[in-house]
Amino acid sequence: IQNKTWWKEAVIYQIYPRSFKDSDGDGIGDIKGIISKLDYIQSLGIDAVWLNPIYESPNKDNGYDISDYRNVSKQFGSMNDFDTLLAGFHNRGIKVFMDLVVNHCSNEHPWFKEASKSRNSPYYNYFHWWPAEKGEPPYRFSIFDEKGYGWEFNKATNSYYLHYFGDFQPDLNWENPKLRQEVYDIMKFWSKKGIDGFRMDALAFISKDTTWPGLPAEYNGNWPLYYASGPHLHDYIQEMNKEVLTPYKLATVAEAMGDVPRVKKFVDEDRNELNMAYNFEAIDFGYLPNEYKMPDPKGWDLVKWKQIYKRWDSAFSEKGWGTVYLANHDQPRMVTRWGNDAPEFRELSSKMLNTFILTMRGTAFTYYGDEIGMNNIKFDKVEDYNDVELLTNYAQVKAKGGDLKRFLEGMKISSRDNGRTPMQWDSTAGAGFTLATPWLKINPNYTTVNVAAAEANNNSALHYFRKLTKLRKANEALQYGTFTLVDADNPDVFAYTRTLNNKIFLILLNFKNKTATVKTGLDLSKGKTVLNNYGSANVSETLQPYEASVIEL
Ligand code: TEU
Repeated sequence: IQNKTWWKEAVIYQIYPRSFKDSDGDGIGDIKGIISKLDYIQSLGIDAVWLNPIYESPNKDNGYDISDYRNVSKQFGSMNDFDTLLAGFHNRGIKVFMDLVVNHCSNEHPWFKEASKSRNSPYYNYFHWWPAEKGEPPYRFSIFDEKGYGWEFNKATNSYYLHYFGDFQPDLNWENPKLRQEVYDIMKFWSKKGIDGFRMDALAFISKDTTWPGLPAEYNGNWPLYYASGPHLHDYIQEMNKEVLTPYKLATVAEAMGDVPRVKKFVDEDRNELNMAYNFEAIDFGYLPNEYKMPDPKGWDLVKWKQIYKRWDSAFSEKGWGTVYLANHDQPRMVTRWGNDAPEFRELSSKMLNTFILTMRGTAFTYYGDEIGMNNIKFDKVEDYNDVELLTNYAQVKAKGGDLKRFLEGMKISSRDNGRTPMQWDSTAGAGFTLATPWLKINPNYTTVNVAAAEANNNSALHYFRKLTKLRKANEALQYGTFTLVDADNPDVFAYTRTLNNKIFLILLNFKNKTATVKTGLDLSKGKTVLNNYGSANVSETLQPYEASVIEL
């Protein structure tokens, strides 16, 4: 068994503040809105929350373009509101992770405003520049740029600045020790307020080779292989650990791109860096290569997906620690992507997927709304979208004369805005989210899919979710127990055991919309069903469509 720590046992509930609850009638969620839902959040049985960025921002990428790291966005409220929120969570025994976005800031941050005035500005070296007298900068990729080009010309300094994301998100220069100190000071500012951890945005990109070598073809746009592996990446993380993370006892989870060996370097305990990293391999599975996130029309292969989880689990079995999640603000709704959002299967498959997240080894991350089985909104028109990624990609397809209709069809499955629609609280106009026009359309199914309806229905995904958090909390085997894949080649069923000392749980999950059979090879005669999404007590190797069963052997 690994060393026990609270964050290894935690179920973390992610809140996208913009879409959670609007308290002041501007159509945008806010901090007072979250405060009004604290008891609901506590009732889920979760241990911690992760708040997407709440800082001052022009919001071209919804808070991932920060113009003031020490203030709360006026749209969301005041610092007083934040302090009340933090105390409200802590009074309920809930820990709080803040989003740390320091690979880049907003071009409206005072640092950049100053830096872009003159090469002599004390802030010039807070950013990466290529002086124009040296000609064109060596190619770098940008994900939110219409031309996919990571350098933008700035007239006043006669130089190009680097931006891996949008041109409104200039990359910060971590090679500059002064900049790094600024970042640590920001982290200390929030740590002194008593927050419990950071979710670290795009952290893998912070270090750059500032000799700016030309890139071999295979590096072009290849995030894990080049952009996420800068020469001093781990030196900086170790420095940050010494300066802030260890002294303030913070828990951390990072966007560390790449395969297992790369990600291990972030979270191997002996290296004194971070605690957890996301598994991008599993979440990015099943899209066509090099085509944005177009879902493969052939669907996705469960057998291969299971192998990814097996590999990631074993990588962190002794050192480091994994995470399990099926959605976040960069993803579509999990039930549409990994389950089935047809009316007859939406709740069943939501329960099945939540069973997966909460019975795997690794810290469980759950995204607001997934506890009631919210699904993709599937916009028909590009005008309905808000997301900078979607709009950039749409413009690219259009510029190339590509098939826009096909693109929009694909985005109904994978676009980020599907996962950002407002929380569905009740069946009143505005879904109990707002009385105004919401910043992003509300899924029209809010009249039936909402928290109030779910509370009133004993069989709802919501009540099932609460049973899951209870079950996990009551059983160390579900937190620390060994994970063993069962019937690995079964194309329909994800089956595994979780074992600790004499306790063995068998988890059977049918990922298909048909009856399926699993061959566990285990003696099930003494098995006892502790949770089943059909409410069935049967211990059986035959599973109904999307059936989930947690069996104690
Ligand atoms: O995402 C960083 C990232 O590299 C990817 O997750 C990428 O943005 C995503 O796959 C696009 O679909 C983080 C944030 O989570 C994201 O919301 C921001 O847009 C991005 O950084 C820029 O700050």
